[in-house]
Amino acid sequence: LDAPARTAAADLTLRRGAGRVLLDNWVGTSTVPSRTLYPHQWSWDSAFIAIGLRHLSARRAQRELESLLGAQWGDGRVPHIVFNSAVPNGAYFPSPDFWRSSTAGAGVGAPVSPETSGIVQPPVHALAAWLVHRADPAESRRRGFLPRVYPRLVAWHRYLLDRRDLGGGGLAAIVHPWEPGMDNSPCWDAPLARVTPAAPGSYRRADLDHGHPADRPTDLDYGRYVRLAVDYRDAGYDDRAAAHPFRLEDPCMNALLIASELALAEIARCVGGDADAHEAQAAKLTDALVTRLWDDEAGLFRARDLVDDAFVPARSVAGLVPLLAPGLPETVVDRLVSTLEGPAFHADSTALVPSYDLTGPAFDPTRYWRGPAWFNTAWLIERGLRTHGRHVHADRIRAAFLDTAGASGFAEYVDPTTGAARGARSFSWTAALALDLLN
Ligand code: 2M8
Repeated sequence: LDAPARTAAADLTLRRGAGRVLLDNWVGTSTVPSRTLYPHQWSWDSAFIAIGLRHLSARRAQRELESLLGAQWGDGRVPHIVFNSAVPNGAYFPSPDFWRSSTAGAGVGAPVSPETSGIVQPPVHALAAWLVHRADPAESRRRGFLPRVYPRLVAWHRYLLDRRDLGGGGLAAIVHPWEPGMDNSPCWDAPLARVTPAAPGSYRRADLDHGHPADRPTDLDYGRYVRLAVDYRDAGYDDRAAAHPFRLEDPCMNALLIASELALAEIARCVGGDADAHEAQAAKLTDALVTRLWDDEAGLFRARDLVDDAFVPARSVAGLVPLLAPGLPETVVDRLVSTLEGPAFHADSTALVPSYDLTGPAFDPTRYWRGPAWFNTAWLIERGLRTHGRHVHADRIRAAFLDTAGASGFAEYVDPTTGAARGARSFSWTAALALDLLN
């Protein structure tokens, strides 16, 4: 099926709307994901935002990444939230007084300021830095952008490859459902069931001030998120000391690490680093990804639970994102494309990619990462399809993305069966990635 044609007028309207969202959500040195729901700086959001922002202002896009990397910890971790001290404490939960990074994380090099969370998100940053550089190489050179960010990005990857190789198989593990960025994915149901939730009265969910309860994780989920975060904090955020009762290898996280290692190779060529070492690392990661996470029977990658060393049963969009890795065996690429076209991940009515198996027992078209279609994963899959020369398919996803992004008011996510907007509106990465696909 060919993608439906879009008109130049529709593209122009979309471009303007997307630009407006990014201007409105810019807060001086970074961009908030949403003015209402997420009033601070988020790690992978900033990377996606920079990828779009580079088309409006390369300088701003550089600052977006620099401000995030400025909050890096001594052990190399890039925190998943950098808190804006001007925002009232109750505006978002968990707030700085919950994470207590500057004190609790001091042993592993948390900065004295700003306050941050203590966990991480997927490493899209080196990929973003390289794309930002390429948007305006002269401005990048003038500001010394690549030489400044390169050592930080290297340290960030080293953290993931060393401290987070909890399975010993060469992949980076996640230790909290907030880390893969897909908080309440059915993939985490079984591993989370082992976690005793924190007492309901011990915290207040600020997300429900802005988000509809049917669109958000449940209270039971939150109780478990809080318990895991508190225990990590109480272990000083030290990966050598923490018990990590929730530990998994996530395919999306590791696919992004591969794409970012390859971007680091490009950056290394510009700054006199060791490009070959980054390429070798990407190849090693690709082998480990296929060996440890490829499920040939299911035709997609799966998360591996390191507690019982087994695949989680749920099939999610995270298992399709490894299309981004250029070194995948061709047979794996073919299977992934078939899965993408099959009944589990192709919504006939909208051509959108759901976050979770449309035919799966936990599918919910409105609840966050349990079914809704998201724009960042669509962008990653579109890019992955092009990496492997599957342009017809990529065109179809691009068209569905652009139509739905505009029609939904740049929604955070949409019902994959109808395209109806859910979650926040004027959401930054939706706008940023729309802008990127238009360029
Ligand atoms: C969502 O996660 C945050 C916690 O980090 C939340 O629910 O409060 C996820 O969609 C995540 O992927 C995203 O980075 C974040 C901000 O947009 O929101």
